[in-house]
Amino acid sequence: MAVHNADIALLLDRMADLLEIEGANPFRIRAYRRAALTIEDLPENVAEMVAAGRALTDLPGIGEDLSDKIGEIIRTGRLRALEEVEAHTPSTLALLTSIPGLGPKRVHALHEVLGIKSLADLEKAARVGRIRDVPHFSAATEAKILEEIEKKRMIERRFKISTAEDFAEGLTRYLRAFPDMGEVTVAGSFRRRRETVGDLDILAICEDGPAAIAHFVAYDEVAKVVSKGPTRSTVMLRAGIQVDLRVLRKETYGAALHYFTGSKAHNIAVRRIAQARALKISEYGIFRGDKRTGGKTEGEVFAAVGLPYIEPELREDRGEIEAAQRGTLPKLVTLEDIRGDLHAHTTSSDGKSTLANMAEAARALGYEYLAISDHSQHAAVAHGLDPRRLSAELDAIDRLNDTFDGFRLLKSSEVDILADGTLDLPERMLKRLDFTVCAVHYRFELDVAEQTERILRAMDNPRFTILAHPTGRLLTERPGYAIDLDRVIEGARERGCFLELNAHPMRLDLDDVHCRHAKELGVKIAISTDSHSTAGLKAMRYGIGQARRGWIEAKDVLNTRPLQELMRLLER
Ligand code: DGT
Ligand code: CA
Ligand code: CA
Repeated sequence: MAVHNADIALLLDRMADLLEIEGANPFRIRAYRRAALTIEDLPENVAEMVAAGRALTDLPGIGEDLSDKIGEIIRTGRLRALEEVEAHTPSTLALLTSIPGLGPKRVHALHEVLGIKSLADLEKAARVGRIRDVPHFSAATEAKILEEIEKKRMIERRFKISTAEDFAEGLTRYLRAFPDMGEVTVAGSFRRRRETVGDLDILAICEDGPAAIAHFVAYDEVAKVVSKGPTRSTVMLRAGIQVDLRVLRKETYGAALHYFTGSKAHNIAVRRIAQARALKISEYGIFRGDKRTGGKTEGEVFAAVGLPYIEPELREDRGEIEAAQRGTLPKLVTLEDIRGDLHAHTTSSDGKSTLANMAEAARALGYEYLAISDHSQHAAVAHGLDPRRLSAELDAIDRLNDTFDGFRLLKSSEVDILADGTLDLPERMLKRLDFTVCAVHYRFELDVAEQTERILRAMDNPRFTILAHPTGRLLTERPGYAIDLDRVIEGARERGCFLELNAHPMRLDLDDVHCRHAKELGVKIAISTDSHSTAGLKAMRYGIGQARRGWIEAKDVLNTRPLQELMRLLER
């Protein structure tokens, strides 16, 4: 098994964290941190250096002891010293460092002074105001800690849209199988294609409410029935996702669908217009006085307030009602508009499918092009390609392209943006590519000015084409690095670069708000799946949902263009 520099750096850094939590000798902690940095930034593979008989003690900050420990990691993939420290540090304590603003040093202090061992201990102490008295803490940091715990909880309580989709599909299939069941629709944030979903709101048409509800609560994934009435019920699925079901009659379906699709802000705005017209719109229908005047379709709801149909993704009261009134609603991009994918990996780096299989899968989707963008060398954990391996990949692409008609593999690379803003490939390689997808994969801890500057400096390189997953966030797992996206979008406009909307359901990065900002500044986006297998190509639909939430039209997207036009656009 190949040991990458990043693997070694990770273990050394973890050791430093734990030692710091324990309150160990600062020199010892610093030695581990420095060694981790040295190894991470090394342009060559440490394991290969050792294999070639070269002494690691020649590297800055690495003495005999650390050299032995690194040797142990290379040989065994483990570090016994770390395992010993782990054995006597509660793992819940190490987890506290995931709260922004709580570094290992502060966690150590909280442990020492208040005996805090877990997130629960921390929250309790903060709530009763005991943290402010610990040296180097204040009432403000205490409030900030509570806020971060709350934020963490919020993030964890939501589900990625792909997860929600998975559960929704199984459940709606089950509901539709019930005799006499009419239309079954998932409304709420799911229908608005939000990147994460709090709970599922399902609407079903059925004349026999109680029977439909009985069928619903009998679903084998139901862990708990929270509430149950003749036409509505709330359950908790085993996976921890909550589902609300409402059973309706045909006549009220449109009004209910509009109401439960939301958002709440959009609903309130629509109902305000209705009131001005002496109408009342509720989940049960459209009423003038006591007389019901409609509500069978959503179209009737919008028509009642003098509006054309508004797509669910736009319903956030972010200007869609005004745009509808003026007749300037965007014509949102659809999956059918997409002609290719501009970010994909193969087995050459960290993908699971071969080059030939990826090409075949893209052709099966009816695409005109697929860009192969395996990692560059700095991304050692992802088996990044050095110039020699990249060169071989580009040759393989040429050979395959000779066999295609009406389809082309594009030559790209997911090029690491190095800490100083340079690109991780030499010019002689960059110029052989059709375009680049450039990404930040390390040094997430830079402050907002430094990180923004790093990216803008990278964009100064005329070979920089598309900024991959601009914030690096992982939905429900980690926030992005600090970055001034507005400046980055402006910088892309000035330099003729583009931004990616990474369609992977874990990323969906750019978010909707910044998609819209990019569009307003005329910066085109690439909706790309960042596929690591042939199956990954199907994630395009999530990116489309996010783009639609950002008011994006086909003309704002690079990969809705036919190949020739795309190639012209990608020329900076
Ligand atoms: P979520 O579940 O947090 O991802 O977001 P939603 O939008 O699905 O919210 P949810 O499940 O609480 O409610 C579903 C929809 O029901 C919501 O989008 C709009 C509507 N709704 C809920 N509560 C209210 C309310 O108090 N007023 C109005 N006008 N609409 C509401
Ligand atoms: Ca919901
Ligand atoms: Ca709900």
